[in-house]
Amino acid sequence: MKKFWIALFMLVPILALWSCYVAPERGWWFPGTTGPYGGEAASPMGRRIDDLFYMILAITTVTFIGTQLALGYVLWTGARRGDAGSGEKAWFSHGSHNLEVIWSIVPAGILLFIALYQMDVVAAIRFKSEFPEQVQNRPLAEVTARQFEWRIRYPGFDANGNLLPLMADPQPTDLYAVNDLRLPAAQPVMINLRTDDVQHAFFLPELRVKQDAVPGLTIPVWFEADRADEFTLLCAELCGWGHYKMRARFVALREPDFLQYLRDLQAQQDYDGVPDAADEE
Ligand SMILES: [Cu+2]
Repeated sequence: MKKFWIALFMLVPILALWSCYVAPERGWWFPGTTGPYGGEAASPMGRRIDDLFYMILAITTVTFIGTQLALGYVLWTGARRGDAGSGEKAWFSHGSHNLEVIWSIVPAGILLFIALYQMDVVAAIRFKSEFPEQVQNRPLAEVTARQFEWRIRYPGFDANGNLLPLMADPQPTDLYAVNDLRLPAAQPVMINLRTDDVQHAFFLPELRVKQDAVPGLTIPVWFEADRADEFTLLCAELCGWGHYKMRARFVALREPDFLQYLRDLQAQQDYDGVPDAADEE
């Protein structure tokens, strides 16, 4: 009967390892549509973030297997010692100073290694001074989260049809959209993230972009979609009863298509319902 319980306990880590092993081919892994089973990040930075994840996964897998084997060994030997008639007495340990030192220093070393190893990626995502040069101080859109939608403000065009820079304050030439963010693909782009009310989070799962929108702050966020495609934009911060409704889309477009999209938006906004005099003749 003891062996049954040992086998049952050991089944749990084995199932955990098995489920991780088969997860990618069953679509239980990361969001994304490319790669052998899907789940591949759709941005260069997303793949660097995934690499960090896999590095940590490798460390935790080795640790997990090691501790589970140790647990199984203790259960197995402990069960045998307790057999009736073995006559063996319980043994009390005051602990081992050497072991304490080892299992304090080794994890501290691993954590320090992870902390140093991920610094470049975190700096490239979070520190404006590390952003790609072409997006620095050149936001293409202001994304404002509010209960429960995403409002998007683009700069408009000047009289000669040139795209204006996005100003911090709304301009008469600005163009607006809701729940539909469109930006150029295959190049770094930057948005300014704001919120009108509570805390929200701007989340592009396929691109591995996640940034809180904090009341009172305008937060620059940059990313680069690999290809012209449609991606999911979610709110990743429980922000009220309609949190689930903050599902929008992010469409990465070829640069000319992006400019054409803005021109179409402008035409829609300028349309006053009155037919042109020229058309009536
Ligand atoms: Cu929200």
